[in-house]
Amino acid sequence: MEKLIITCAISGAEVTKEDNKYVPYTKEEMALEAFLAKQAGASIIHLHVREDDGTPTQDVARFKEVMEAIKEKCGDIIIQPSTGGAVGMSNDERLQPIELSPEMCTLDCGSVNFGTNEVFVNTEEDIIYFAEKIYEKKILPELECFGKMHVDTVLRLSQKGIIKDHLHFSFVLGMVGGMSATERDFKFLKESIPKDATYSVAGIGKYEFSLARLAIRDGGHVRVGLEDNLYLEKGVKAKGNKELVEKVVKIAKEYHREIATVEETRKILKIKE
Ligand code: KMH
Ligand code: ZN
Repeated sequence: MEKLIITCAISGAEVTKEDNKYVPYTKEEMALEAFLAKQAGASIIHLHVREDDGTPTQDVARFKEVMEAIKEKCGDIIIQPSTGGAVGMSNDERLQPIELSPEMCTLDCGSVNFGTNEVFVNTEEDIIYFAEKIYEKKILPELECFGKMHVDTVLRLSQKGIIKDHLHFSFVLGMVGGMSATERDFKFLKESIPKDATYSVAGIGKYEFSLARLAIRDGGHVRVGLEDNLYLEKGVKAKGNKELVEKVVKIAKEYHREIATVEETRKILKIKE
């Protein structure tokens, strides 16, 4: 089986230090969390940035300083800035980090209820606008899908040539308002994508490791991190992103999946071929 790509979503835009004191805000905290996650086995850092007080921002200057700090501390690592930002941000605000020409970034492939009282809006016109800007810069998008209809949108836009190969999906499941993270849901999604596509899973909250286990077993890839889940196990908060990555590496061992290095990750995802 292909080696396992581990993405670590170190901070997100919604969780705070009140939820888990290891959620990084400053560039130094971001760089340290990324470094420890890489040491544990992550090859991609999914990145949101914050002001020093924790306020989420998509400001390009802030992304630049955090990305530089991460690269300086980690050496070679793939940084995948979010173009999702936080609910309510405008499209152009969200797109700012692509000005830095990262190797990857996210492309959110549809709207979804986000928790109990917010909607994360990505209309088809928004998706097309984002896709055009992302491909113009030759960035590989991680195609974030919160449900099957988002996968269908990707397939339709790919037939029209708007979303282009290589297709790397991210199934974000188990979120309140989104699609659940059962084995049946997981199978439905993975069987819906083309054979030569790759996928990663991000289980939200208590689904982080149960979903990861399914993807590891079936040859998919995995995202973990404090953005998605604050707990190492029920009632035990993770002492940083590193512990979440370590837990995935342990599960991978059970299934004899080796962990992909940064360079191997680029090959699997056909980055810079
Ligand atoms: N923070 C969410 C509103 C992404 O990174 O592209 C959007 C999100 C998805 O986290
Ligand atoms: Zn994100």
